[in-house]
Amino acid sequence: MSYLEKLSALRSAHEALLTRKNEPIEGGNGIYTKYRYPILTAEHTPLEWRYDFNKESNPYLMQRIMMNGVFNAGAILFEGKYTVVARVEGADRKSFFAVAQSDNGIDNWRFWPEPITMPDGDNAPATNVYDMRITQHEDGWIYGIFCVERHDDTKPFDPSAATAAAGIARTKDLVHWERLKDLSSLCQQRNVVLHPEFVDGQYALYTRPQDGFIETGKGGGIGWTLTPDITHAEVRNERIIFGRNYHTVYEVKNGEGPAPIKTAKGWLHLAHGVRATADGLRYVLYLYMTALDDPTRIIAKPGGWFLIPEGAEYIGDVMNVAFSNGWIADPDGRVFIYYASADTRLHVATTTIDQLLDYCLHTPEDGLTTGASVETIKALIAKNASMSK
Ligand code: M1P
Repeated sequence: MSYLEKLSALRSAHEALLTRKNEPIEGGNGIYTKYRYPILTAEHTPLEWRYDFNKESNPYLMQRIMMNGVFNAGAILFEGKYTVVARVEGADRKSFFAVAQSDNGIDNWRFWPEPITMPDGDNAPATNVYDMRITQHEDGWIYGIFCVERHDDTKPFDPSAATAAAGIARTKDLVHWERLKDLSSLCQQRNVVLHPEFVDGQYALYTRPQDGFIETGKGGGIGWTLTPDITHAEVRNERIIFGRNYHTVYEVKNGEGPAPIKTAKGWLHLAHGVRATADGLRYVLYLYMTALDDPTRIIAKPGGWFLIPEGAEYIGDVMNVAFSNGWIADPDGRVFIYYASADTRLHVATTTIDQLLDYCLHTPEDGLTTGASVETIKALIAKNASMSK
């Protein structure tokens, strides 16, 4: 094949991938619908990010910069388009943020021509950034809060020693980002999320305190703090609003997903829980609700997981991981959940606010013991039996 034939085949295959129609997977759990194809993968990234298209300098038409994955994405309805700010990871293990948009939220996603340039501002330079939570705040700004990873220089002889902090940036156009001071915290923080409304006149943050970079240690789960000035945000009087529990899906780690959605019946939260298995950690998604007049007061706590990696979703860079930091509530009541599998690719699951509320308000809580679970199942059997009488 000549260079030009190879080039033409490459461009056609990429366009075919980008324009492939996605298909709902029938016969799910009735709570949401998953789709056959991931919506974004490393192969969806623009060819211009990966290839040198100068025949003289790249006669073999080889990839010069390879991509490893596209996953954990913040999401927002922006100028009428379903928009994600995805975590793109290169072959060099560095993650960066990139915007991709779709007209229907399900397929035909296209990245903007260039990745986001995220300034360091007055903060120490970041080695790696990832997992942006996007919040359209009532102050008029769009905020992105994300994990900032740096080497832990207190351990100069350990190349794996790292620290995690919450970086904060804001924008009006998703192109130009004003970087604010990192969240000041006595411990490491990841999975920090900005609540969309002021609470007691202050900015409200969901936190996830952790003793180390990987281990949460004594870090108890989803925390909460108020801070008066988002340009110098600090964790003060942090308290855990949803802890970890023995023998639940959030026994090892418990972290907020995207910013919660306001509904008539309360704030709807999507979060991830982590448990240990003989085969490593298992990340699953779960839902909970808090009161409209107090976003820290839990009013619904459906037991167990809500969404897990299934089939091919299970396999990838980090096996057995479902993670979400982005969802979009459409004004017509539909909800688009953007979840990633195995730290490798991004998917969508669609549902509605009504279905999610029904799920939260009618799924039994985790009774925390086998005996309680059996009684819950027997109560359902008895209810069904009474129907047939
Ligand atoms: O590898 C699974 C996830 O691990 C981290 O999440 P957490 O802080 O909850 O353990 C993050 O690195 C996340 O990006 C990743 O998906």
